[in-house]
Amino acid sequence: MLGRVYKAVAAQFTVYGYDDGVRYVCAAKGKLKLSGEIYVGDIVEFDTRERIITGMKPRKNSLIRPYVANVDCVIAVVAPLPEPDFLLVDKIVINAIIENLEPIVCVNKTDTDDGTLAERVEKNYGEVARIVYVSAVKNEIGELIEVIRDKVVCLAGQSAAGKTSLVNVLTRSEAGEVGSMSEKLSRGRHTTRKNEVFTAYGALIIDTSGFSELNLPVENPNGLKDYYADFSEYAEECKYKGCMHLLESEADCGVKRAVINGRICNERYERYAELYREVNDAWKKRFL
Ligand SMILES: Nc1nc2c(ncn2[C@@H]2O[C@H](COP(=O)(O)OP(=O)(O)OP(=O)(O)O)[C@@H](O)[C@H]2O)c(=O)[nH]1
Ligand SMILES: [Mg+2]
Ligand SMILES: [Zn+2]
Repeated sequence: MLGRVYKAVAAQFTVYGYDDGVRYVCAAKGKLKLSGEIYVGDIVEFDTRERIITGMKPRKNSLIRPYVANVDCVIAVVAPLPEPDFLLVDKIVINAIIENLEPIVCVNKTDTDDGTLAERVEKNYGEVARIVYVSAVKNEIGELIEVIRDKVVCLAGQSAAGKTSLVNVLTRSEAGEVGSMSEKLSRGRHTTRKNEVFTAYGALIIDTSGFSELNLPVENPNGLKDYYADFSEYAEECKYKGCMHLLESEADCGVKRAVINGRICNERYERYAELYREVNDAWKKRFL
């Protein structure tokens, strides 16, 4: 039977059977047995009697942090508290673009926001991602339901932004322990994570443990700018072909000019410059 992996704990996989809608706890066979071969979200072939996964369908895409396959969109959850880490949101958005996923920024805890965060998120991401506003505590999740309906979605972002709380409200059940790790899964050295798939509104929702570091799959620093849709219109006015928008003089750079004129969000541009240096350092280390 074909099914989707809903849960992966140690070498045991919970597979949701497509034909009967039953959840089977399975082991895996051969190479698939190896740690890290099967991701949550994978579509697998399995033997219902032996409860063994025998094959895997090619992946549409996959995320490396967290390890999830066949995702439609990734939702970066932010809140007034903890203080949002927008560099992390930038990375999540770039990862989504690279993997051909729709990036969504979800502003949670609107019950505690006087509009400051909403405005800041709009300025930073209004041009590059769909933004939804919710409050898990107040049960105001209508906009989120609209974007996740019938999709495979992954909730990502800082710890304590309220991802599990949102899943809880979405599934209207105790999906996990709010504020604590409900399950720990260790694969490889020093990596602890939990990834579980929940269902609501026809969607598969992957709740991930909060993370503060995300490696970008971007290797060449000169390619980074191409992931900034909010720069592209202005980049056409740059004097030099292949401009990285890091020149001192704004006379030669359309992007820099747009930052000064307030048409490109200043803090987003500053983070671009920071990320460029980060990617550039890693690139140089590889080749020098
Ligand atoms: N005021 C308010 N608090 C919220 C809201 N949603 C979640 N919280 C609180 O935020 C805290 C963290 O929520 P979690 O859902 O555990 O956060 P998380 O993103 O899953 O965190 P990790 O699992 O560590 O990544 C809890 O104390 C929640 O009660 C909200 O809409 N409004
Ligand atoms: Mg959580
Ligand atoms: Zn430029």
